[in-house]
Amino acid sequence: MKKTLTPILIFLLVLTYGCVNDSKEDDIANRMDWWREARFGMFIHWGLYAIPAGEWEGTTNHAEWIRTTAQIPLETYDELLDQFNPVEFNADQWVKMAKDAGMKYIVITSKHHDGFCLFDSEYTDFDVMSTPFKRDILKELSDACAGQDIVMCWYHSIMDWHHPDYLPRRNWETDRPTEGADMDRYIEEYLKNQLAELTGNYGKIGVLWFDGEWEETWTHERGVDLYNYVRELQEDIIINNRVDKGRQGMQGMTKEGEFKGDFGTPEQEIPDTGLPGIDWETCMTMNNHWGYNKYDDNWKSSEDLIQKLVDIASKGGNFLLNVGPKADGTFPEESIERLKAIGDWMAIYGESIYGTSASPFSSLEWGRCTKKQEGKNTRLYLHVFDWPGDNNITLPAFDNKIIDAFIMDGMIKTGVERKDGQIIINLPAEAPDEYSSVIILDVKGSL
Ligand code: FHN
Repeated sequence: MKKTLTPILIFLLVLTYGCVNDSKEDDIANRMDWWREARFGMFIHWGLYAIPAGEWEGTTNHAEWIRTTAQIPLETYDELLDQFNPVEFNADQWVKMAKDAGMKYIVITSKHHDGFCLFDSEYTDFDVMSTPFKRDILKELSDACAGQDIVMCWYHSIMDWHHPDYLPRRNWETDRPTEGADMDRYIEEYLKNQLAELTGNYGKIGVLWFDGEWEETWTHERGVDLYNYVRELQEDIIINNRVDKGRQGMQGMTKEGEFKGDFGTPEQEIPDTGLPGIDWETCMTMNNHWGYNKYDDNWKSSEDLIQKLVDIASKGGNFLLNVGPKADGTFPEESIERLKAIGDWMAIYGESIYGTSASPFSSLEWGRCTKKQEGKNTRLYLHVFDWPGDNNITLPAFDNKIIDAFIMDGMIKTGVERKDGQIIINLPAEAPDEYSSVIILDVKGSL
């Protein structure tokens, strides 16, 4: 006799599925809360590559990829271990510079593609304890972050140009044997064990920021397994989409399908528009290199970086801004100057970035808009990049009742009116800020 599911059973199944799905959504929402509030973090690319500082045998456009871009044999690169001694390194100073810049989390390279580990690992000697410095840099940084209320996060490369089991070799490494190399052993006995160290020895970790997932030996199956493995190590940890194979190149969003990763990772670019309901973070250098290159003087201005932060937040994203420290353990002066300028701006306008969501307007010719739900009302932060000569800015009309408008710096009330299907806000003759002045507009209801 054909058995049919009784209606009550169908109802119970649908109810269960719905509850499971909701709890999964709740799970992600809870984990992502601090990250969505933070909006702004510091990326740090640091390692042996800071020693050559971009130069090798007369060529000067290298950085963290130098072992490959300069085709340095493993034995030669290993000699850098004896030169790594960043005597000026001060974790508290680094963390304070991030905090003072208005950043809420730090993502540092625990291990980049070259395989060098900035932490004391029992699974390799290719780590900081084999250098004259002999201090666990990640331990000092995680302690400093805990002491300054900054979230500690790790960048960890899946690709490893040093470990004998990682495949493929670099195509120019023709003299480096592959016999006996075992990718499964690399994953199960090295990659996973180091991730256990990184999530077990340094307190609560906010994000595992994977990278180097693009080679053919890294598969979707391995990505799903690694995502699930890391979630077991620290249940609230956030994992980017480079753990799996779903990232769509440098634009960084995850393609359709069951690919793992809690947020998208556009690199050196900002999406054209907001992506409703999608968590994403643009990572970007201050000049042209992630790792320190002493010849790279193509620094983005403080104005450009502040307006990029605003642009990203106005589209609902996070900004992960990179610093490439020098071999002595100091930040480049140009980075310090920009962090200071950003911090001065954030000290006044940080509220217009932290915990905001994407603009309700598709585009504004004078700047950007971020917004926050404030109880039953909405607070719009209007970021004016180009101060108007007629001392007015306009918004496309909306029906919500207007409550008030203020010049944010000093909360000075200003005039606002509806006219010819637009909303016009009166501004003072002088822009309050040279980079991005902010006007607050409070409206009834949600927008
Ligand atoms: O190859 C890396 C590169 O060195 C750097 O770490 C960036 C930062 O996200 N990620 C890869 C390039 O996409």
